[in-house]
Parts: sequence; C-alpha cells; structure tokens
Amino acid sequence: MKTALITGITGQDGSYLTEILLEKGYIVHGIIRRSSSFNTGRIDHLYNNPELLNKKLFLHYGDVTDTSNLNRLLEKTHPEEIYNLAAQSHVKVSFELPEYTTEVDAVGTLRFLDAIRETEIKTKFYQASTSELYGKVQEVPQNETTPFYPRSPYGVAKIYGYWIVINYREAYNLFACNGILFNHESPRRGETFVTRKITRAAARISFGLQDILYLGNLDAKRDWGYAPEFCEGMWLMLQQEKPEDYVLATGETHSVREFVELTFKWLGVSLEWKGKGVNEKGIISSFDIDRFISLMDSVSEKKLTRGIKKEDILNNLKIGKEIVGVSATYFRPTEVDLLIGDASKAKKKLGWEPKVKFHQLVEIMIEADFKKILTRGF
Ligand code: NDP
Ligand code: GDR
Repeated sequence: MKTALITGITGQDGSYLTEILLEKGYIVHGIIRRSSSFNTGRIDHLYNNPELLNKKLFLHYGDVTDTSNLNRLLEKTHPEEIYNLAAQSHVKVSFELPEYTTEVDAVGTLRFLDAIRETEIKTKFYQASTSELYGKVQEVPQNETTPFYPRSPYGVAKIYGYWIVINYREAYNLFACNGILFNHESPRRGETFVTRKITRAAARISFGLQDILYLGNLDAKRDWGYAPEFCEGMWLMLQQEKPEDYVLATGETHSVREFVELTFKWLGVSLEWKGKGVNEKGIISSFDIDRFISLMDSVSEKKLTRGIKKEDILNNLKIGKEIVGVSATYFRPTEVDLLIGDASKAKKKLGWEPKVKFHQLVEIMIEADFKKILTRGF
C-alpha cells in the first residue's frame, strides 16, 4: 500500500486527488491549515467517513510557511509521493499580497524540497506549476518548450517554484516533476474564480438571490478543462520511470464572454451585449420559461419547489433586464489575454487525454449550482 502526502488537500484539486488516491488504495496524509472557521468543506464527505478517517485518510495541521512543521510531517508520514498543491492561488489577489504569495508559492516549494533533502526520505514530488508562467504568450499554442513571461506576482512566484524543482532534480537527483496545468474547473472551484463566479451568480440571479453579475475582462481567453481529469494526470506523472515536466491542457480556448453566454443559455436565457469597456452590459434578449421549469422539475419531484412561483422566475429573468455588468474592480494591472495549451507530450508519454469538452464543463458547473440553490437555497 502506497502512502501519499498532499498539501492543499482542502482545495479544489486536493479534494479530487484525495478521492483518486484513496480509490487506488493509497494511504493519504493531508496538510490542513488552522482556520477560525471550517475549511474542510470539500473533503467533509471523506473526513466524516469512519472507514477512512485515521485508517486511510489522516489530516495534520501544517503550513508551507513553517519549515520545522514540514520536516516533522515528513519524518512522521514517510510518504512515497508528495503532491505540493498548497498555494495562494488567486492571481488578482497576488497583486494585493505579493510578498505573502511569494512566501507560500515560491519559498513554500523550496522549503518542501529542502525538507526532503534534509530528511533524506526517498519520495517523489509533484509541483503544481501553471499556465500563468506563459503570461504574455510568446508562442501559440504553449507547450513544455515555450518561453515564459509571467504577468503577476503569482506567476512570478510560481516560476521560482518551477525552477527550484528542476534545480533540486538536477542537483540532488530528486524525483521531482512540474505539472504545467492550464485552468481546470469544477463545481468545487472556489467561488471567486471566474467560472464558478459566473455559474453561481447565474443560478442566484434566476432565483432572485442576486440582481447582477459584475465581471472584469470579458475578452480574456482561457483553456478550461475539468479538474478531476487533470488530477489523474498529476498521479500519472509520478508513475513514470523518469521525472519530467508536462503540460496538461485541452487544446481549446474560449473567452470569459463565451462562458457567460453558455451558462445562461443552459438556463434558457439569451443575452445581448450593449456598450463598451466598463459600460458594457449583458441584457436578456429572450427567455425560455418552459425549459427553465423542466430543468427545475428534473431536479425535484415537486413541480416548482420551495414555493417558487412562475411569475417570480419570469420577473427575475425578464426580457430587457440587465444581468451582467463590468466593474473595473476586477481588472488586473497586467492581464494574461490568451492561453491555449498543447498537451501532446502528456498524451504520448502518459497516455493522458481530457474527455470533457468546454460546453460539457459549463453544463456540469451550472447544473451543480442550479441544483444546489434549488435544493439547499444557497
Ligand atoms: P485552491 O485555491 O482551491 O486550493 C489551495 C489550497 O492551498 C487550499 O487547500 C489552501 O488551504 C491551501 N493553502 C493555501 N496557503 C497555504 C499555506 N500557507 N500552507 C498550507 N496550505 C495552504 O487551489 P486549486 O485546488 O485550484 O489549485 C491547486 C494548486 O494548483 C495550486 O497550487 C494552484 O496554484 C495550482 N494550479 C491551479 C490551477 C487551476 O486551474 N485550478 C491551474 C494550475 C495550477 P485553505 O483551504 O485553508 O485555504
Ligand atoms: P486565472 O483564473 O487568473 O486564469 O488563474 P480566474 O478564474 O481568476 O480568471 C480567469 C480570467 O477571467 C478574467 N475575469 C475574472 N476573473 C475573476 N477571478 N473574477 C472576475 O470577476 C473576472 N472577470 C474577468 C480574469 O481577468 C482572467 O483573465 C487560475 C488560478 O486557478 C491559478 O491558480 C492557476 O494557476 C491558473 O488559473 C491556471
């Protein structure tokens, strides 16, 4: 039975990776941060399972800013595989917290690698590198040999993480890999990242819990994939004979605007865009109430659940209503305009290929938020 240690286990990727590893028969140790409110929501279903907790899944308080803690945890858990997913992972926030982001995302990676060197534990190390390294792209599409040009303190911190992994691999013969992962999303995506912000707001607007969705740059383009498939790719990288770096991506790119349009389309709402820049607005141009009601019926046995009235839905999604706006608050001082990855190396060497397409990803996410609000009210 193999043992793995995951930092960032409470995040989107950490939660999926934990499920994948437990399914493969691993013992999983996860590092969680002390928080004044609950931060284990994404792993509660595992944590609350008595068959798993303290038998196959072990949680330890820790922080990648605390060197002695990392050393102790390595000595205690002796993992054969380490997945370093912990990060201050929000690009916009990194402009407000550049030093902290560097402490966690750059120096945190070094601390871990050095703890491995110090403790002389024989292990394999996965580093959560990112397509943000490409930033102002020097080549389209981007692959493992594309030059980097990061555009945020987050990207710059992650570039340090990327290179220190390679340096420790070459200097100390560590089995350490960078997964250069393009954006990957899911219903477990944090609510401030653009995809989840959109699907959550669309569902909330439909049920009258929110009036308008404010976004920043609608024309930024990303290569968006489905998180569980990307987490499987992380595992595959550590199962190879030699440590190497790999790009994981879908090879398709779409704008934030397209994500908004498809999300509302799933609900039966068509949007018309008016105005430019911060004055741009998304206005309802048509609404298919019959589709909306059939979506509600498919979620719940009861017709129009929780006392929701047809007139209320028609009012929330009235033709001519402005439901998307632009706010300069969400613009970044320097933006990454376009990302599209070429994952042919991962396909060839790992046999990894994503199956979930863009429109399916949007559907998975909006359906999950729609159901959540309809059945739980939040
Ligand atoms: P999340 O933001 O969902 O999760 C980040 C995790 O890191 C959380 O568990 C968080 O804990 C933890 N964390 C933050 N700071 C510390 C710290 N100082 N010490 C220990 N743990 C800490 O990120 P994702 O799951 O989306 O991403 C996982 C990793 O992959 C990150 O490194 C991210 O930068 C990288 N990445 C993500 C991509 C994506 O599209 N999702 C693409 C490419 C790279 P808490 O829950 O307490 O906040
Ligand atoms: P990103 O993801 O910066 O690519 O980093 P995010 O979802 O935050 O932004 C994607 C694009 O959408 C634009 N955008 C907005 N973004 C947010 N968050 N909120 C808005 O209101 C909004 N409006 C428009 C952004 O400007 C950007 O162009 C994610 C993180 O998971 C990183 O940790 C990871 O490394 C990269 O993906 C790959």
